[in-house]
Amino acid sequence: MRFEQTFMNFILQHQERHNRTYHFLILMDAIISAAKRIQHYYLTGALKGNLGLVGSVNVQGEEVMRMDQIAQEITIHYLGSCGRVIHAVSEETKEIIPINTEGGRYFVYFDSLDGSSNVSHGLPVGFLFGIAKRNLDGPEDGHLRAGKDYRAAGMFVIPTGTFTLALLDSGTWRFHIDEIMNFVKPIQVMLPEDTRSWELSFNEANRRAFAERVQAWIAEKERKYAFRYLGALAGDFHRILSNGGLFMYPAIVNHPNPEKSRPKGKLRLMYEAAVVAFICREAGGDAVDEAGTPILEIQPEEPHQRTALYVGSKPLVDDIAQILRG
Ligand code: FDP
Repeated sequence: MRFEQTFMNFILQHQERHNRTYHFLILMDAIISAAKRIQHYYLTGALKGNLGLVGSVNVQGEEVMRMDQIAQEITIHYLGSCGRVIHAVSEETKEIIPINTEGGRYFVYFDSLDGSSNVSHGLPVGFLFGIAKRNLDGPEDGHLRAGKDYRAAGMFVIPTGTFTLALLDSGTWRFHIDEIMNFVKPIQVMLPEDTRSWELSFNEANRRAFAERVQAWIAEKERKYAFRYLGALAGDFHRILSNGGLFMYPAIVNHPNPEKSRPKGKLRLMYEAAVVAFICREAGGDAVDEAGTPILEIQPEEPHQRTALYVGSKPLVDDIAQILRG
C-alpha cells in the first residue's frame, strides 16, 4: 500500500524543524476544517438549492442562504473555536471581526468564497487567506498588516480539492485532497522559467478601459503567450503558478459607463492581492499594483481596500512594473 504524507504531518515537521510552538498548527487545523466543510457544501449545494441568490426560495420552500454567507459562517465558527485568532477581516463583513481579543495570537484575513460569478454554475471558486501574528513583545497596535508581515498565506480551489500554502521563507507548497478528505502529498511549487508554458490571464472585456500604457504592453506581449481566464482569482492564479506568466486585474480607468470605472482596481488588498502576492513571492515570483509598487509593501489603511494587481513570473512583473512606474 502507498501512503502519502498528510498536510498536518508536513506542518508538524515544519514547526518542529524550526522550533516553533503548535499554535500555528491548531490554527491551520481550523482553516482546513472550514475549507473541507465549505467544499462539502459546495459539492452538494446545488442539490440543496444553496447556490442561488439571497431572497430566492429553494425546493423546500426555505429562504436560500447564499453560498458565500454559508462559507463565512463556517469559517468564523472554526476560527472562533480554535482559540488562536485575535481578530479577522472577511470580505463578507464590513467591520473587523473580534474573535479572541485577549488570548488570540493571529490575525486572519480571508475571503472564504471568492469568484462569486462562478457560484451559480458550480464552477471553481476560491478560499483565500493571509495570516499575520500579533505583537507578542509589547502592546498590540491592532494595525492591519501589510503582506510583507504575513507569516503564511494560502488558497483552496473549491471544489477541485487543491490547496496551496506559502510559509514565510519556507516556500510554496501544493496539496491535493484524497479519498478520505485529507490534504496530502506536498509538492513544492516554483514558477517555471521556461517561457513556453507562460500564460496571460485578465478579463479581456475590460481591455479598452485599461490605461493606454497597459493596453500597449498587452498588445506587444499577447502573441507570445496563451491566454486563459476563469473569472475566479484562485483558479486563474493556480494556473499561473503552475505554468508561469502573468495574472492581472489592472485599474479600470476609462470605462464607457463611468460607474464601472475602478481607478483604484477591483481586487481587495488584504485577502486577495496580498495573499496571492505572498504565495507568488515564495514561489519565486512577484506582484505590483498600478503604480508599480510591490503589493507586499502596501500598508492597508482600511480592511477592504482595493488595489490593481499584476502577479506572476518575475521577468513579466518587472517588465510591466517599469512601465507602470513611468
Ligand atoms: P468575483 O467578483 O466574481 O467574486 O474579487 C473577486 C473576483 O471574482 C476574483 O475572484 C476574480 O479574479 C475577479 O473578481 C473577476 O472579476 P471579473 O468578473 O470582473 O472578471
